[in-house]
Formats: sequence, C-alpha cells, structure tokens
Amino acid sequence: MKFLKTLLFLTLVFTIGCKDKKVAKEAEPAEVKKLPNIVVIYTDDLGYGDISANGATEINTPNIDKLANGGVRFTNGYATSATCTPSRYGLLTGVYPWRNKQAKILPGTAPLIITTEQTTIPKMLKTKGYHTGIVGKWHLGLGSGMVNWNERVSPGPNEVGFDYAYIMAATQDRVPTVYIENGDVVNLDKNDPIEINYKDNFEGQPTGKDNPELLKMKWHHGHNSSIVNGIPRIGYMKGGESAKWVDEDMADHFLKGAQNYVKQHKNEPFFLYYAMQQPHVPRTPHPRFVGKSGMGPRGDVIVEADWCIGEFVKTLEEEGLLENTLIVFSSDNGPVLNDGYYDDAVEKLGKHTPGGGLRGGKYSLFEAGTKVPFFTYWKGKIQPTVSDALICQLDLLSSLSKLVDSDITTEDSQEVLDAFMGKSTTARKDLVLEANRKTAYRNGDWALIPPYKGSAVLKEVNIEIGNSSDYQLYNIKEDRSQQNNLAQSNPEKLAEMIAGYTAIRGKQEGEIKEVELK
Ligand code: NG6
Ligand code: CA
Repeated sequence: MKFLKTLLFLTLVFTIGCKDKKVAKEAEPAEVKKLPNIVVIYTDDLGYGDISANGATEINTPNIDKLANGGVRFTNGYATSATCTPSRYGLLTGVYPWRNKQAKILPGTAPLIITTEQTTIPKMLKTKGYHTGIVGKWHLGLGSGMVNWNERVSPGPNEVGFDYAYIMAATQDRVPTVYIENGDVVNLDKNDPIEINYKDNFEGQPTGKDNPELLKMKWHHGHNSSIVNGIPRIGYMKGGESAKWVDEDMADHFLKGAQNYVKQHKNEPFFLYYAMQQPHVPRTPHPRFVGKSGMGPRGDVIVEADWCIGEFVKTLEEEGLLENTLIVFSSDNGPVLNDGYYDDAVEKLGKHTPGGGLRGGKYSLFEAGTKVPFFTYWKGKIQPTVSDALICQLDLLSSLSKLVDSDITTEDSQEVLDAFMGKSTTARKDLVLEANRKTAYRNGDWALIPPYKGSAVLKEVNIEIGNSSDYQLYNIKEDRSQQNNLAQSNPEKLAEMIAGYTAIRGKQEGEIKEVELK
C-alpha cells in the first residue's frame, strides 16, 4: 500500500512537472523574444528650438542630437496639447484630450483621469507579453477621491497598464514632493504622515508668501504655498520629511530608475516610458551642471537632460539592446521662460530661441505650443532622415500596436508606423490641437485657430496664446512663424478648414462663427 501511494505520488509529481515545463514553453514563444523594446523619452516643456538638432546654436545637446540625426527627425511632429496633463493623456490613451473634461493641468490631489477600463499603450503591449514601466513624471491624477498618501495610493499607473511605476505624482512645483514606487511613497516614516491640501495651509507651516527669508528661489507668480528644499510650491504639505525629494538630485534619481529598469528587464520585451522633469520649473540643475549653458538654470537643466539621455542610451548599448530598441523622443508641450519663479530664464536667454522661430509657446494655440521636438531612433533599423510628415503623439498607440502585430487601436490614434520608421512621409491628413480647453486645427500646410474670447497674451508668462475675435488662418509652409493671417484673403480655404475642424471637433457653442463666402 505504502509503495503504491509512493508510486502514485511520484507519478503525480512527474506529470505536474511536465505540465509546468509545457506551460513555461508556451508562455515564451520564439516570436515574443523578437519583439523590440520600446522606450519613450518624454521631456517636460522642451521647445522645438531647444535642441541643436532642430537648429539651436546657443545651446548644445550632443546626445539628443545623436538620436535625432541618426533617426527620423520630424519637422511636423505634435503633442496633442500645449500643456502637460492633456498631452500625457493623449500619448498614453490614444484619445484626444479634449474629449475628457478632466484632462487639464491637475493639482497633486486630483483623481486618476484614465479609467482602469481604458486602452493604453502599456496595456496594449502587455497583451503581447511586454513588461511595462514608467519612471518620472505622471501628472494624470492618482486615486479616486481623497488620497491618503500614507497608504498604498491607487488606482494609478499600475492599474492602467504599468507593471512598474516610479513616479512623481504631478509636477516638480506641486506637492506632494515625494517619489512614489508602485503606489507607495518611498522612504515614508509612518510616524510623520503626509497631509496635503490645495486650499488651506496647515497651522504653523511656513509659506513662500509669508516667509521669503526661507527661500533659495523666489516665486514670481503662483508658487507661494509650502516651502520644500527652500523652494516655494503650489499646494500645502505637512509631514513626510524623510520622504521629500531633493530637487537637485531628481535627474540622477530618475536616470538611475530608468537604467535599473532596463537592466532588470533586458531578457524580455519591455516598454519604458521615461518621463523626464526638465526643463519644467523649478529648474534645479545638479551642481555638476550649474553654469554649464551660460543661460542660467533653464539652459543648465537642458544640458543636464541631454547628459541623462546620453547615459541612458549608453546603458542600452552596454546591455546589447540598442539594435533591438525603438526610441521615441518628444516633449509634452512647447517652451516657457518665466513660468512662475525668478530663475533668470528671461534675463539670460541671449540669442537662444526655445520655440525655434515658431509663434507662441507653452499654453498657446500657435505652433510653438504643440509642435515639439519629435524623433524616432532605432539603430540599424531606421535610416537617418528628416521627415515633414504630419504626426502626433496620439498616433503612437495605433502605430506601436501595428509594430508588435496587435490589432488594438483607438479611433483618434492613426496608424502611421511607416512614417515613424522613416519609410513614408505620408501620415495624418489633419489634426486637432488643444491649449487650455480651446482647440485649433492643422490640415496639410494649413493651420486654423477659431475665434476665442480672452486676452491675446497670457500676461504672467508673456506668451501669445492665440485668442482673437477673428478666425486665424496660416499657411505654415510658407509662413512658419504665423505672421500673415489669410482668413480674409482666402475664404475658400477658410471654409474648407472650418469644415474639416468641425467634422472632428463638433460644433463648439459660441466659438465657431459662420464665415461668409464671397
Ligand atoms: C501652471 C503653473 C506653472 C506650471 C503649469 C503646469 C502657476 C501660476 N503656474 O498653473 O508653473 O506648473 O501649471 O505645467 O501656478 S505643465 O507642464 O505640467 O502643464
Ligand atoms: Ca509640460
């Protein structure tokens, strides 16, 4: 009997063992191994003209240039929006951000604006066996109401497709000023719990407004609430001392996170969204980079970002991954100089043109708001070229889906893989762009901005945002800097553009005026 039992047991073990092997084999078919790694490097507020590959002469970005000049460098590559949250929403979900009312610049306490049912790039890639990670800026909301930062914060990136997430919740200038790893605040001392409030200060806590003597960086507009690391922020924070980040180390910190992610997942196809914080405010270069650009902190953090990208690519190379990794580089929106702190960005600009001659900047419906540095690099696979194809970050979802042979797409995200691979210059026909909940339209060589109420210039930041009581129509091929409004002189084109715009955007109450055709 005992012998029989043992035999039965052994037979069972053997069968289960065999089954295990079979399962393991099935989970790792040969094709999974061949899938390329995908890395999206995303900068924050970097303008079209902020990199030497796009013509900057006053600042040097050799590491970025190496990728831009070794891949497809787009001259008509767009973010979906002229600010951060909506652009990141569009990039990850493949849905126009203006379709979601919550897709606007969010406070650090905002709930997650991507639903856990929604399609996202990482979710799509996971269906093909990818490991997915984000390191850097999130700014798409966390939790589903009042977040308790002292417990696991959820839902967040992990619940919308990222297997690994090492993030800052919102922006460098907003509380909570802590890193969050897979939902948990890193280095949090439970005896010193974090409290966050965007309306009222906590009793006895110093603020930028009342305690200028504690500041190492002065605020210009906004940014006068809690002080962390001598820098006044947006929003009030109490507690969490041991968890607070040191701004000057942030770039190194995220770089390490991105490098470690690559090293840990090099044996499986991976997707990494490396969302860098530069050159968003507060601009806090590591001492190694202070003074390196001659342009003050804004230039210095661009030099720092360039170095980080060089180091990151070096890691891919050292790990033998460069030939099997598609790198997509872009920025969430256009440039701004004074975005709320006195940091010499205006004073030390010299001859540098962050917008590369485009009109407007961050927050703007003019070109500089959304036309951003954009390129794809894949060693040995993508031939160096400059492309004027009209493409948008929105298109990554469907295009990457094609690349990995998935059939997941969204209506707004167009499959333009050949353009991303430099094999075609035909891509989108048209595109709706967004800034501060207002929208504009690109089609072929043309740009349309419908009439909007409000001042033409956003005073604090000194940027033309595109408001005008009249329609604006520009031929951006002939008039790159949008100086000649052709709405009056070309009513046929104007009508055509309005029709194209309305077809996508729908009629906007009180915004779209009828035009009279001559
Ligand atoms: C604005 C902030 C600006 C920046 C921006 C978000 C003020 C006055 N200005 O509200 O400094 O933080 O939000 O930038 O508070 S973004 O790149 O994340 O969209
Ligand atoms: Ca931004």
